[in-house]
Amino acid sequence: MSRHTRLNYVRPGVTQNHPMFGRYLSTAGSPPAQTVVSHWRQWYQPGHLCWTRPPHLQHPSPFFSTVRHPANRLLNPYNWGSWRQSGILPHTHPRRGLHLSRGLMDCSDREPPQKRRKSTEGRLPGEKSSHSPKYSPPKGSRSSGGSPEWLRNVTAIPVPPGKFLSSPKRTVEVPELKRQWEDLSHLCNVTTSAKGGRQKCPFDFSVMSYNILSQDLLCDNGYLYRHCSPPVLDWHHRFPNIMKELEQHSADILCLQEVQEDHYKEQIKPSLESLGYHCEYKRRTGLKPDGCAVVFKRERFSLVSCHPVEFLRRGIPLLDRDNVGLVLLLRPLDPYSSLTNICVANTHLLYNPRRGDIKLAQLAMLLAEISQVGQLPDSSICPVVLCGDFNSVPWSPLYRFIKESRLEYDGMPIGKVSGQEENPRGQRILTVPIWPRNLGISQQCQYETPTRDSDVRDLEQAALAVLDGLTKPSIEHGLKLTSAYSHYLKESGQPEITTCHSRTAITVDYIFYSAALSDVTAQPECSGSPESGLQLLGRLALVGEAELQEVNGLPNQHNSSDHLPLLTRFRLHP
Ligand code: KL2
Repeated sequence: MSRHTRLNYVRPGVTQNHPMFGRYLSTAGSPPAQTVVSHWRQWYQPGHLCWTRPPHLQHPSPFFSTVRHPANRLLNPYNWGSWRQSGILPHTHPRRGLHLSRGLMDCSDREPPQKRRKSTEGRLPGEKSSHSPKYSPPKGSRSSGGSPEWLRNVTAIPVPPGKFLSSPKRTVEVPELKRQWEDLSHLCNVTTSAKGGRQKCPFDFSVMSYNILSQDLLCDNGYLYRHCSPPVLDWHHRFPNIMKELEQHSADILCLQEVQEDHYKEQIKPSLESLGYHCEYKRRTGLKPDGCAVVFKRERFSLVSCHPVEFLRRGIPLLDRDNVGLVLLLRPLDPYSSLTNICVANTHLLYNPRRGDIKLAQLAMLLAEISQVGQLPDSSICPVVLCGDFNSVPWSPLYRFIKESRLEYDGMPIGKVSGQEENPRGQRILTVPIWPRNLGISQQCQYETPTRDSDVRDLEQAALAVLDGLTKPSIEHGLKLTSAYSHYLKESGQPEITTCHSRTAITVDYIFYSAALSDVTAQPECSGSPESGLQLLGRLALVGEAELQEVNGLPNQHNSSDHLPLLTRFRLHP
């Protein structure tokens, strides 16, 4: 069976052997795609949380058959309580991701107790915790895209007392979300250049950005998922679904967020490696169990360098959060080595809708790193792909800053920066400068290098420029970035949704890229890079709130995160 028939989209002119699809799948001797996909479920052994490869399956799948406990008792694979009571599961380990919190399983309207996502997320400096009445998670947070009433008022599917999971019959059957491939290649100059008598082909590659929803965060924020049928929230259900999705799309580069460290080490990394990927990972700082991964196909790129970025800076009160970024410099593996490196960055910025000041400072740190890592010998910057969950909506000041390379923020309330809330409470205004000088990052989002020159005039001028920058309510950056998505659906004109749960349905995930001048899909704010840039060849269309309503929101039976993956295809010219 062609891979296409199992996908919800088919791109015209794309054959099974198109580089978009995993070479692994077409290599002689490799298991056919269908086999590999169906084996995701089998490879995972919940009893030991370990990973084995398909030919050496030791145990039957817990999803399709009954499993035997070492003490020879039969375990019902669908009854979570049965697994828990078996003593096989390391359920006392809070990081193992096999537990579902009481908050999640409780049918009452009570908000889940103590453990809420990232205890420091909602805090302003000096506050005790996000559980104080004043700073408890905002009821209508993320409402600027319209809080989905159709999910808000849904009550949890009742679970009998004493049972952690309902039987599989209880899973609400929903149709699969249909996502079309939008082919934009007709908008590009499809050229090959002949230099030095040799034909040089463009290099096409695909990039996915996907917040996969860490199991710990899911458990800690159970109140956001009351609309879900409990079995779909189980990591046993979600993990094979997510792997299947990654394998089906077979992107050359994956930027994943909310990747839980134990799941990454024990399951996600080994699985992706078996599909031919090289994996890099950066966990959030502090005790946060999740982080960002950048993963690429070994047959398409080689790693030049890897740069984790921690946004936590001790001694700088503004930068007291645990968010991170990860920047990779990759060399495309083309036969003539005629291509420039590309810089791929991934991040998950702070969630707190009221702390736009922190989000901007985190972004500035990431942009400074990208500018340094991507710098070419002639001081220009190589093509950049910047992916992630920016916890900011389209056309918010933070979004405009990325795309317009400049933000005038005079008098801007910090709660307005990300646009997550329509009427942010607390009108503290962004300070000038937003981040202090001792961060070592200029207001142009560059690392400040000590002046080499001893020339006094140069020093004076440099000092004046710095002072000017520090007192001007504006920030800039030197990258020319545009968004691969337009944020409105082509047919209906409705807003695109990248994340959806009972409190929100908005766009917060993006793939930004350095657009080549010839890229006519680039939006007008972006002038494009003259020398080297990327052309957007196509993207996997997003959906609107109406389509998500039909599938009971996210996560659901088929879509196992509260985000949808973004998927694009780019062309790099020699
Ligand atoms: O959907 V997100 O959701 O973009 O994946 O990014 C953050 C939020 C993620 C990591 O910090 O955790 C979620 N209410 C709702 N969601 C929250 C909250 C909150 N108070 N705090 C964190 N997150």
